[in-house]
Amino acid sequence: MLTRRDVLKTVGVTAATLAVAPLVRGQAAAPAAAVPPAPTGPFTVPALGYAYDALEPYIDAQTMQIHHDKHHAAYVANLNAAVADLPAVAKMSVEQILADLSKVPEAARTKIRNNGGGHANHTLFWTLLKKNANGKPVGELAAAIDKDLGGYDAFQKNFTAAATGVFGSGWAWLVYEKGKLQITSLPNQDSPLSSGQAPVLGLDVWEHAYYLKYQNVRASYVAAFYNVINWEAANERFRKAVSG
Ligand code: MN3
Repeated sequence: MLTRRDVLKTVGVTAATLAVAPLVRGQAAAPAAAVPPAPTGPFTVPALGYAYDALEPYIDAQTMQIHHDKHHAAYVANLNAAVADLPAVAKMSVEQILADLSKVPEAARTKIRNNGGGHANHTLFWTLLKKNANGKPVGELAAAIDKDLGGYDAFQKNFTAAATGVFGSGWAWLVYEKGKLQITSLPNQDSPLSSGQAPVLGLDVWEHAYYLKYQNVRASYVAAFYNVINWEAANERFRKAVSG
């Protein structure tokens, strides 16, 4: 009867393989089919661009770290897995994919909608955050908020209502569509791009975005958000949306 050591010598089974294919009655179990390594592309998690604690005390460092390094990374990993066998989809940008989900084979569509949306929404979100010292909208976006939404105070009131009103997980959005700004909300990781709207500003109201600091009090997180909006970045997005 072969000992474990003999088997290791004879067939070169690694310790890692043994961990998942233990010896049975002194003989090596039939080797499992090789598991291909998880795809590492084509999509990648962008760097946060600032320190995890840059938004303290409004958004805490631990939330930022877990949110970016774990949650966003999981959307990217799942998206890469979902497109692994879809070369035509894999070569598109995530924004292109979300703008026309009908091009995605139906069997993969829900997974790509959820994880592609998660990737695109978070990529956008990180760039829209910066401590702003009671900052207000700037530039063309400020003028459009005045014209289309009745000014900053009305914007804040209605955006807050949209964010606190999301039932379950989702996002509040400031979007540009057909020449006009509007406030909306979407469930899950659905992207405004999928309904022809250009996202200008978004707020993640999934519990993972605020629970460590604010627990169940989403309204406090939403109120804090106004202290960390990067209005310059939002204005840049708005200018690009207007120029098409
Ligand atoms: Mn999130």
